[in-house]
Amino acid sequence: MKSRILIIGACGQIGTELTMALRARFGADKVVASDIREGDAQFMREGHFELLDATDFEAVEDIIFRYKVDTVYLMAAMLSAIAERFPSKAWDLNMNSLFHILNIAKDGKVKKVFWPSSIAVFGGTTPSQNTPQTTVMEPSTVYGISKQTGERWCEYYYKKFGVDVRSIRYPGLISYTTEPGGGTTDYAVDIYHRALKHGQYRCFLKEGTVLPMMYMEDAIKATIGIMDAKAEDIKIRSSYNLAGVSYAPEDVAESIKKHIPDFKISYDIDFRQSIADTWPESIDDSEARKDWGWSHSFDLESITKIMLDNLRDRYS
Ligand code: AKB
Repeated sequence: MKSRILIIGACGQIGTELTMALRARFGADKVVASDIREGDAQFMREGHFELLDATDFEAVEDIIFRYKVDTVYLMAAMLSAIAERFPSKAWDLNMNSLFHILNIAKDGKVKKVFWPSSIAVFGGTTPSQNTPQTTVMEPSTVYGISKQTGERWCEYYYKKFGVDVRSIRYPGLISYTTEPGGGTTDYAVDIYHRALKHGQYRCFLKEGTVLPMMYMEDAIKATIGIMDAKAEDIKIRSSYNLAGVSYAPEDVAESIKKHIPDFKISYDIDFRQSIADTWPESIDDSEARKDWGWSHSFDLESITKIMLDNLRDRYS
């Protein structure tokens, strides 16, 4: 029997859409979704699913063995805002889940690994405009520190043991299918839900807070794209910068107003502002474009139209 793909954290924001894309591409039988909680009924019906705690080494190894898994997408993680509330739990999840998979791959039990990093690896001392691939990185959040450390371990396992691990630094991701859970960029999804439900949105980041963002379809394309690339084309084994669009809350509000003219935004800043203040405004992703042909397709106007068109059905 041909080997299968395992997605750990398959019911999260990226995991859900990634699972659907991989099922569509390879067939449902070839994909094993796993998470600490179940997904919705349709998601559960459409393919293999296993309840899995990503920090449980034996359980992870057992699923890899039982399903003859050769490729792992490790999407389980605690995001920036929530990780500040549960620092040791976040460190435990974000680091141990990675070690488990890297060690299993080192023993030759899986061939290829995808692990997500984030723009959170950058910090207040990083150049914030067109942030280079290689630059100062002094992250100030638990999440950012875990992602930066994870990047170092990925490169180490590649260089020392030949583990074929690939990674990208995701910006904030926008999707109507799944909601983000506990990030600093969550406002950029929530704003569309509130615009349709209440005609207004109170934003926890202040006006002028420009952050890198990306439509989920682009993010899934990048994720599958880097995994499809020939091993010799993946020159960076820590994690690739990845860029889509950059905008501030008032830019989203303006684009929503083109569809909902009475929409209003107000501001009620909380602790997430201090996280956002340390993150870049825009990203130089020329290495990803050069090495494995990455390009993005969606700008803010197209994202807004897709989000409103698709969410409108849900709220009408
Ligand atoms: C977050 O806000 O924590 C995430 C991220 C940028 O990694 N969306």
